[in-house]
Amino acid sequence: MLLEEIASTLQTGNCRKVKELVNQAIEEKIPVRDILEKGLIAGMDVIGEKFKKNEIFIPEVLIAARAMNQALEIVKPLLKESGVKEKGRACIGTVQGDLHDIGKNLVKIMLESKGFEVIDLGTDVSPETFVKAAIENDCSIIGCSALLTTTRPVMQDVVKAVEAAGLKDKVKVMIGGAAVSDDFREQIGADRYTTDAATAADAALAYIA
Ligand code: B1M
Repeated sequence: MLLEEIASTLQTGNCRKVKELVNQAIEEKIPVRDILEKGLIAGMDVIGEKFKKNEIFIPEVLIAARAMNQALEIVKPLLKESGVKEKGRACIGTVQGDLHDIGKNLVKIMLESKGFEVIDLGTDVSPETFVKAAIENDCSIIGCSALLTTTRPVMQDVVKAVEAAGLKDKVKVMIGGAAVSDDFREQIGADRYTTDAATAADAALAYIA
């Protein structure tokens, strides 16, 4: 079936073929929501699961993500027209003082593959910027990444800034990155720690379900 072919081709990262199949599906009047969920997202789900189990590695994820992003460019305008809403919104970034962004970029890819709209704040992000972006974009998730032990205290400042803005019940603060752990999460009062990007996306989805 065409949607299964989209999902399996996406996993190979063949952008040209994925776009061709997506266009074919549109021509065949397959609902755009199905193209997204049963084709593209289903394919990225498999990538996420394999990545979690160390069956594939960062290059394969990035190659599949490139195909996903190119296919999304075709599908996005149609989604808007057909009134399909994104599942939720998250703003993510690497915390102030920290310039590592590979893990954060993977989290973005995985969240988008689950249907989230992601506001990527980049690296070196202050607590105030996280909170401002969450308010302005009506986000239910703030995702913070930290790779340096020297920058992880900024995550506590994010938690405090969320509380000070009165958003504690509305916005979940999720953390991750090589410098942090679940013990650290508990210590600073963040909502969720996850070890990898695919698990982070699953956890974010569970929050808004
Ligand atoms: Co830097 N660096 N680095 N570095 N670097 C580390 C982190 C380090 C452990 C290396 C080492 O000494 N062994 C060390 C930190 C030591 C510490 O604090 N304990 C270190 C250091 C010291 C530094 C500098 C200070 C070096 C210097 O200048 N003296 C400097 C700091 C610059 C700064 O940030 N201000 C620095 C610079 C750099 C480069 C620029 C050269 C480069 C970054 C390039 C880039 O990101 N664009 C770099 C790199 C590449 C690394 C290592 C080698 C690899 C990091 C990486 O991308 N891993 C790293 C050593 C290591 O980790 N083995 C190291 C792959 C990535 C997929 O993993 O980001 O952990 P990670 O993401 C994982 C999970 O953690 C999780 O998902 C991903 C997997 O799915 N995850 C989340 C991440 N964020 C998440 C958020 C979530 C959930 C899960 O929810 C929101």
